Amino acid sequence: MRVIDSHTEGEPTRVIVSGGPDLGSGAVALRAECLARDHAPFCASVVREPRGSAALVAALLVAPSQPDCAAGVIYFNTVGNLGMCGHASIGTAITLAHMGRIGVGMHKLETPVGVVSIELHSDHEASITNVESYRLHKDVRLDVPGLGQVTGDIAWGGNWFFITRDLPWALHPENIRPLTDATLLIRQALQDQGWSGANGAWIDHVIALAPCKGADARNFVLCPSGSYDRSPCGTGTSALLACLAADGQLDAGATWVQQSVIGSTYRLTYVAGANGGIIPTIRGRAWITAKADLHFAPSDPYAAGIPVA
Ligand code: PYC
Repeated sequence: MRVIDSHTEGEPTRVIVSGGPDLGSGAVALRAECLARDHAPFCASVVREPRGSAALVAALLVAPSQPDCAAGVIYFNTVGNLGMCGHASIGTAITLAHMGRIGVGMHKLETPVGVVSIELHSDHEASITNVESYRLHKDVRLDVPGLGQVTGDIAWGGNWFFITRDLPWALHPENIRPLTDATLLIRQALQDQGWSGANGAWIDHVIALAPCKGADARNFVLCPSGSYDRSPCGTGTSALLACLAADGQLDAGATWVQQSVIGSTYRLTYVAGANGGIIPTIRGRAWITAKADLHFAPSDPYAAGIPVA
């Protein structure tokens, strides 16, 4: 299996260029369902240790069903499929450029949640136009055992997020352990107290937000695997912008600079969406880190990856 690895502002992406399973034809959304239903061992083998890690998002390249798209792409991590992923879309754009499949300018990718636009600015910088993002609930009050009362918003940016400004730790790398523990407690409290996204969806990402120097805000983002996002999280910052827009705190067209817990940044703007939400554009940088063939020897007891909690 041929893969190209990259990182987007610190967060890793593995694009599967060849050697993936046959998912048939049709819309990428249908083939993503087929991947999740019928090929879980394949996905685990690519993203789990010892070949991958809990931080890794894989992007399986498939032929698009829409003729104007440069590629179809299905994202997954150690927990399962992701409908959309900001950092992996930027990583995929830079990888497609590295492969000579796209040049500087505008392109489209077909993802399971719809067609997203990408603009390649250079070999290392791209913008992606995300799906319509919106806030579902404002000022949700949670009693979090072991942490106390925490208030935050529930919002969609291509994934579901709970966004709070209430955590007492500085959002710096030395606090990643307590921030991870606290956001895991919050995610459990959301579930225990009956909070969900639209149609009962699991709120699988939690964001702690704080002011900072050199950007509009800094974040720590808990991902579904229990890992944290090294990048400022494209879908998460899209969800945040939807909340800021709904509160009248950020105008359409204004730039928001979002810093991650490791200090990397994205620049975002938005326009109004057709359904009352916003359409964010996320600009960030990515670099190729490896081009490799993954090997799966029949005698390898961990060919399908090490099961994670
Ligand atoms: O950039 O949207 C994102 C993302 C989600 C999970 C990890 N990165």
